Amino acid sequence: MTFTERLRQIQQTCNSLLCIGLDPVLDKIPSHLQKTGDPIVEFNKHIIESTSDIVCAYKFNLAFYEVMGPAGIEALEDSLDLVPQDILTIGDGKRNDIGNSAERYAEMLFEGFEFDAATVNPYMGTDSVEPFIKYPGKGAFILALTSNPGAKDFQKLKIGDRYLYEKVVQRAKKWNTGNNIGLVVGATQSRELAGIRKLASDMPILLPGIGAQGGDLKKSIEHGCTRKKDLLLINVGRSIIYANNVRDTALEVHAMINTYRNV
Ligand code: NUP
Repeated sequence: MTFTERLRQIQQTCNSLLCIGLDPVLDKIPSHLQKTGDPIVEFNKHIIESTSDIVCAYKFNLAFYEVMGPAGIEALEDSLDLVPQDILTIGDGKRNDIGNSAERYAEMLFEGFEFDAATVNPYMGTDSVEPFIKYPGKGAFILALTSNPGAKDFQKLKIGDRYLYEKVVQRAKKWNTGNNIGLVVGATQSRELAGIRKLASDMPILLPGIGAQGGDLKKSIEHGCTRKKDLLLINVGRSIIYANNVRDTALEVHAMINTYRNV
């Protein structure tokens, strides 16, 4: 089964487009967990146990683990072990390099940590992306139009008749012969999202920027879903993981998503 087929199946089975971002910061986690021997893993465990029946994926931003050195890597491994088998894991490191080095990044993400998918920077071109797309069943989310203000500096430059991010989408579609490539598009870019969905046809879109970054959930769903109302992965990090009641907040977001999908 290709990555995109697997994502579609999981989203249908759990009736959820919600992906929770497990980006823990030690100082921000509840004080009773800070006193435990393994605070980051305990924190992630609490979130996973509170939400695993209403999400299709968890996204781990590697920076939040790498910042702690070897202990962070261990916490990442232990946290990944807590994710139920039928839920996807995404390694968000936005990695890339020359082909030979990109091979090592892909191996680290897909064989070392065994992520189901990873975010990939397309700036270095075709040969740099190839190592990430040759793993059967694994997915690569290519940065297209990111959620941050600086997205306009390069991604929105006009190249001939198209913006650079549109060229990236077109190229990603060409690379997608294995049906295992998706795009990263920020929820803060909901105006551009309809055009991206049209260009991308049925490629998955990983959409961060809901909650703390102020992205528009309703518009994102209206513009970002496929005709089958799926293949949009709505990532929510801080506004769920640091909520007073993680489960209630996640349930609320999950319900809102399905209301806007009309399912
Ligand atoms: O364009 C992007 N915007 C973005 O926020 C691409 C990303 N990968 N991210 C990541 O999504 C970001 O680094 C963080 O891990 C997550 C958003 O988290 P939050 O703003 O919901 O807390």
